[in-house]
Amino acid sequence: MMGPTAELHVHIEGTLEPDLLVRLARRNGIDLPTYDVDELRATYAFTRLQDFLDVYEANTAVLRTDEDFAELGEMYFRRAAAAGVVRAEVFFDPQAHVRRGVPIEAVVEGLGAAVDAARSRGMSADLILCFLRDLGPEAAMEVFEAALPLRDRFIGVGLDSTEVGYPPSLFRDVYARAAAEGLHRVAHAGEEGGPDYVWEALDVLGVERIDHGNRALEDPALVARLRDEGVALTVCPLSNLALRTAPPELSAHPLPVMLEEGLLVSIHSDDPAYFGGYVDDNLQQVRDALQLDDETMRRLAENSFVSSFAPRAQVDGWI
Ligand code: ES4
Ligand code: ZN
Repeated sequence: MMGPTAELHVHIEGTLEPDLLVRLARRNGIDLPTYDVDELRATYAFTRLQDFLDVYEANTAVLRTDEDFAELGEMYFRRAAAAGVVRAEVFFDPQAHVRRGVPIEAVVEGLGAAVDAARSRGMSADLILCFLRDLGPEAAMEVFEAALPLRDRFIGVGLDSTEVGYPPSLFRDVYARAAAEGLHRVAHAGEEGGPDYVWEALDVLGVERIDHGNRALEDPALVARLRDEGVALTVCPLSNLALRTAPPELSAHPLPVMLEEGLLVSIHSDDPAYFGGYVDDNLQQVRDALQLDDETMRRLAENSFVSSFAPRAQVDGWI
């Protein structure tokens, strides 16, 4: 059992386990290639980001009503609590649903109900709205404006999906709007894209955290910037293994280098239903593979709290 931690990098659509996928498909009359949970799990196998994103996107088709989103969120928050998560900042991709004709209110209110339920059980939880970068900046602005009436239901914006070819600078305007609304800003960068994408996320989008950021290690000046400004990196080891964005052995993961460089890194799960584990599994597996001592494990948990957008008083209570 791992100690308490904050989960800062998890996509709610990436928590769709095969059994819930089948149940929602049946309920909503959606065709699946198979209704056998084991066969479905076998399709949860990829070696590149784009192959994963194709399966991830196809499976979102079963999510249609606010009850579906509430149930997805509910399942996640219960599993997260069992993993030791006391603070969760959960990404959602409204464009993945709105473009299938699902009202944005169903997405946000459904997930919001799950957030309320998790809070009533004692967890600190919030939502972060992500833009699908491959749909471009105009679509991002459009969904942002559609979400503004629901502004109280999310604390920040993020940027995810296919990275290479969609640099952060494309999203300058919508991030400026988000900043003006007092929203937090994060972005996936340096997962498949190079260090230049991390620079842009910092300089053009003004992000407070970098999601992944592994490839920042290729640029010593960038490493110095991240260290000096205390920019958090949300690292997802089992995701990196599944998508080959790190060496194929967890024992060769760059986490120790990140720690030695003095970077504010913490461990997260990304898409736990697809990558073989929730945050507790990620923590346990890096501890075992990299032979991390208790002090380092405490440091990783403390970093997760320090990097969170929870109120200062809450953070002080956790560290
Ligand atoms: C994602 Cl692993 C990953 N990378 C980029 N975008 C994503 N959306 C969901 N998971
Ligand atoms: Zn991610």
